[in-house]
Amino acid sequence: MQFSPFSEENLNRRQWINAAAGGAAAGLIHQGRGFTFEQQPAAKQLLVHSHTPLNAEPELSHLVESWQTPVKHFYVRSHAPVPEVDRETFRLKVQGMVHQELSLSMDELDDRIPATEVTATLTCAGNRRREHSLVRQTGGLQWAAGPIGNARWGGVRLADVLRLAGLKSGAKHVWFESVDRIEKKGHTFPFGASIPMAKALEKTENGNSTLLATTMNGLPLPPDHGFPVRTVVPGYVGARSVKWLGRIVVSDRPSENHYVANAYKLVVNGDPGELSAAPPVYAFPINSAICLPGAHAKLVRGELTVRGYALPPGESGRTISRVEISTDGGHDWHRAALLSPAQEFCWRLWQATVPLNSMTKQLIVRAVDSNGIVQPETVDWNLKGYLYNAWYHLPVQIGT
Ligand SMILES: Nc1nc2c(c(=O)[nH]1)N[C@H]1C(S)=C(S)[C@@H](COP(=O)(O)O)O[C@H]1N2
Ligand SMILES: [Mo]
Repeated sequence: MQFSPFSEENLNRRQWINAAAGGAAAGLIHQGRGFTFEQQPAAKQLLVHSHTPLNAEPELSHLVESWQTPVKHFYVRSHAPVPEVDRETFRLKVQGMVHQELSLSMDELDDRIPATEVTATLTCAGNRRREHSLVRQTGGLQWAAGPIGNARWGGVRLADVLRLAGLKSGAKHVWFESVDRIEKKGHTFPFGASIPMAKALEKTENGNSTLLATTMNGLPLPPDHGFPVRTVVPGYVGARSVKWLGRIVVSDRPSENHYVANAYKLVVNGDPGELSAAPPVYAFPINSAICLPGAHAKLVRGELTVRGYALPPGESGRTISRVEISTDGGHDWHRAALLSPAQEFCWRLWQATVPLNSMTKQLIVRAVDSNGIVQPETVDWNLKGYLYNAWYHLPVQIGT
């Protein structure tokens, strides 16, 4: 099937912004580990799906400029406007099945708990939804392949905070609740998520853990990305990495928040029975996309350099081991060079040089991981368009 997720119409309906978004913390002086400076909201360079709340993704060509995605090219996905948080009076609460409930200031978090860093790729469960909708229409923002980015997150291990509070026996899930306010069908409620206890306590062989992150690429979290503190759950869909975190609740069951109980589930009809039976989505699957050339590039016969990203499945120890490109509909495959390190929970950038002739109609990419798992050619359709990870097709036009 021939399809393009990048029609002119779609690109024109969106627009470029080059603006300070969500500047709640503009001008505040932040003093944290190793830095004291005036935080300026990053000028975003993104294609906008909606302004308030901001939902925006980078142009794909920007994604392959660096392994670590700069904030200006890091997508934003927010269900409600950025809440204003005063770092000085803010307290992070830890409650539920713990021996000692906690109410921590940001300075206490810094002082009482050892600092750590994790580099992890964050990707929206709705990444590539626009292609998913070409199979059959799906609900939600019609993201291209841009709601993904790889950042260095600094903060403390969630496990260390839980240890400080002391887990009661029977504790199985950790809930995250934001201080934001989502309005839906006459109700106002915070964004929330939860993760199983094993993920909350995970420390991989490489030292990676679920974080309460206060920095992104070495600077305080920008307002759009969750200032002053968010969770970062390496390997899990972005929706579990809760921004503007206000409360952690330890429980014997998954969160009852809308975004765990109803949304972020793979369903076909979406009726109440199907929804309640479906498990929440946690880890992301293997994926890849072509970022260069762009959809409207005018190509000529001969050799073409192609670049993109590939994401290993979100499980400890898994990395991308091979990326392949086809110019003849999946008959022959050319192996791409891998441009960045093989790191768990992180994407890998790649580049390939492939031959184009007048018969070339599309480029296809697929990735293979360190367990030999091959990205699937097609995937089952789901109502909300989550986790689309079929082979990526880029239609091309070859001039003379
Ligand atoms: N409080 C809060 N946290 C949130 C969200 C949100 O709307 N509110 N969106 C989630 C989703 S769906 C994604 S994909 C990521 C996006 O993170 P980013 O905006 O920093 O890229 O944040 C997650 N955390
Ligand atoms: Mo998301």
